[in-house]
Amino acid sequence: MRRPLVAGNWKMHGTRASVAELIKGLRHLALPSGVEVAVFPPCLHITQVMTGLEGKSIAVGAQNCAVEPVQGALTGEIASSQLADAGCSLVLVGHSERRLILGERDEMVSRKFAAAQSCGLVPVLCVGETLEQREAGKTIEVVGRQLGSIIEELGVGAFVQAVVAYEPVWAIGTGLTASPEQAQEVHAAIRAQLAAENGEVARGVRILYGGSVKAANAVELFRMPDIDGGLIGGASLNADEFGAICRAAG
Ligand code: G2H
Repeated sequence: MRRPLVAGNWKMHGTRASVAELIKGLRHLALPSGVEVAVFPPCLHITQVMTGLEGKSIAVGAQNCAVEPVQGALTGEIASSQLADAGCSLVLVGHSERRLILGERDEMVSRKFAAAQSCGLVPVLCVGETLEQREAGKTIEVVGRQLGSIIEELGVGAFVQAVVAYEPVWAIGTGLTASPEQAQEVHAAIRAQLAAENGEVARGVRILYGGSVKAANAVELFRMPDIDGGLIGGASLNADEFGAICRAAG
């Protein structure tokens, strides 16, 4: 059985004061033991969060890593080895905001994926289609290409120690959520694509859903057979709401 994962992506939110409040709220949560929980603060706050959550079983991850795994001359970037040294265990790669706003392409995403794994971090590969692509009937093709580029570069075995997050771009921060059936269809296609290469890897990999997940819609989404938890943006900034989403996965 796959252990559900609920991960909070704080994106570019927070001050030291608001992060301290959020940590306090997270410390008070009663979390279901069968669910793995993680948060992804801005890099600036990783150390604060790591210290603040000491003793609480919430993993800390980063929202991005450099294409190079080791430290060096790359202004403004953070290497996976530095993230691992800071205590991170996971890192997001290929979030649609980085693909669309910062121009990250599949080739760069796969280098980041490999860099993360080479330092022992678990990459959370984000994939998803825009509204235009969905309306053109290209959802499975687009998601398949994003996933396929990693399989091609690194082999399907790379997914033994990785997580996939399906996040339809049109559902991110918009209040629109894919219906459980719409999400399940894409999750099943992702698993089938992996299964075509290796059935065991496909059965073991966790595929999260992301895009305006809240406590109110989490139960229905997490009930679907190929949805193994969620990547939560806006709703993860409220500890009680985030806690309720974690319990929905339990
Ligand atoms: C999708 C998600 C978290 P939100 O980006 O990665 O954000 O829940 O705010 O739509």
